[in-house]
Amino acid sequence: MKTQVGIIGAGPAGLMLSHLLHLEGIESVVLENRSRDEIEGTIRAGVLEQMTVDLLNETGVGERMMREGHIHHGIELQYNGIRQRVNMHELTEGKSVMVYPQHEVIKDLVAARLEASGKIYFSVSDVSLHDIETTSPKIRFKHDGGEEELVCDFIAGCDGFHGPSRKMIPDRVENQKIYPYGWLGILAETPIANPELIYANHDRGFALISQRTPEIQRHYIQVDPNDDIANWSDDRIWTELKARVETDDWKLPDGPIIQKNIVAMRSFVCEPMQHGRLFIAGDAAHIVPPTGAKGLNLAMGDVQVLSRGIQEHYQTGRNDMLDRYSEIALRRIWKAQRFSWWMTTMLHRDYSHSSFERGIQISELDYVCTSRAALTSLSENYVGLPLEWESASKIKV
Ligand code: FAS
Ligand code: PHB
Repeated sequence: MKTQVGIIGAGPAGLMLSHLLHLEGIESVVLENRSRDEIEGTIRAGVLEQMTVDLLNETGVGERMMREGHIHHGIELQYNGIRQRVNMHELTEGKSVMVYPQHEVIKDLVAARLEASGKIYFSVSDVSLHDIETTSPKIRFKHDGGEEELVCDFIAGCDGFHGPSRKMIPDRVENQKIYPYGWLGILAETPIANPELIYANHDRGFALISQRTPEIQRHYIQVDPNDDIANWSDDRIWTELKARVETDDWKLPDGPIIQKNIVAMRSFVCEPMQHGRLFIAGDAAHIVPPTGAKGLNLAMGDVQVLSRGIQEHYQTGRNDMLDRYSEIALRRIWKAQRFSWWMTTMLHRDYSHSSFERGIQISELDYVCTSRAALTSLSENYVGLPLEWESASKIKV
């Protein structure tokens, strides 16, 4: 088989890249090792930055998001039982975020690709990459019991953190930080708890009150990442959530928990994000702790840069943008890493902290919640920083 761009992984990065290339008349084939039902049923992200919302709308796949998603103009921070609203819309002169589940974005992108006769191979296996240092790299894989080979001009590794692509970049630097806490996330059948998301720092640990639909809500509590979900009965989860977020005049509605799992938290950045004709994007290249709600949005940023570089290659024969892909993408990635690390360390309880460090943490929260400058900085990072196409030396603040 032959195509222009071979894409490994049908997550947000792979599907959006295939869609963007299609809009530029560039052919691609997406190889996914899970089934369509599996990828459309994976519960993950829930918050879309302004730039991601604009991208989905501008490329014609935002209609259902605008109909079923919820635009949020702010978030709330809580510490010592004090609740502070962050009016991001006002502090960023009109920007906001959209609460619309990642798996719904996946459904919209898969539908758009298949409607445009896009090629997506689901349930493939044994994916391997070859000749990435030549101008015709190849992907070998098994599908329907047959051995297949896809010859491409470019390979895009959008196969997530555990995929094979990143490992094909020799001499890569893997920058990592593992956090001493994890998240227990639930989906529960309750009414919407609060009009906006609540990020709470509490002596008993962090808690996040989020949402999905008018009937289904998403909440998270900080737990030991090595804990077993079997130790967490629904009663114990609700008790812990209420202890961490309820105030005298605000109660958390509870109900049947329909899904629960524990995820560990890390910050990870791979440099560079390319080698020869292989380019990696999204979680294949970087992981952020979900506190800043950046993962999905970074993946969308990466593929905007990559598709523009590939477009330039086919339209002009020049590779200037592709040669600078890692530089441009990593600038925004490191800024989102800093913000996600900052939100995570400011809001989670680190039991190895001395009383002095705990004092600093609370005073940082107090400063952020009482300083317009600090709230503005938090807001512009939360709604999403722009992609900076110019190299750093040319930036004039
Ligand atoms: P993905 O991991 O989504 O997709 C990679 C795809 O490649 C998968 O479908 C996988 O099956 C496939 N694949 C893997 N190996 C393969 C192989 N060998 N061959 C073929 N296919 C292969 N981000 C936010 O922005 N906002 C949030 O609110 C948020 N909340 C989160 C909550 C949780 C609990 C978690 C875990 C993450 C959260 N994230 C959030 C981050 C998350 O959304 C990721 O950043 C996002 O899925 C990254 O997208 P991709 O890079 O496409 O990778
Ligand atoms: C979610 O709704 O899943 C969510 C929201 C905000 C975050 C992380 C996850 O920071």
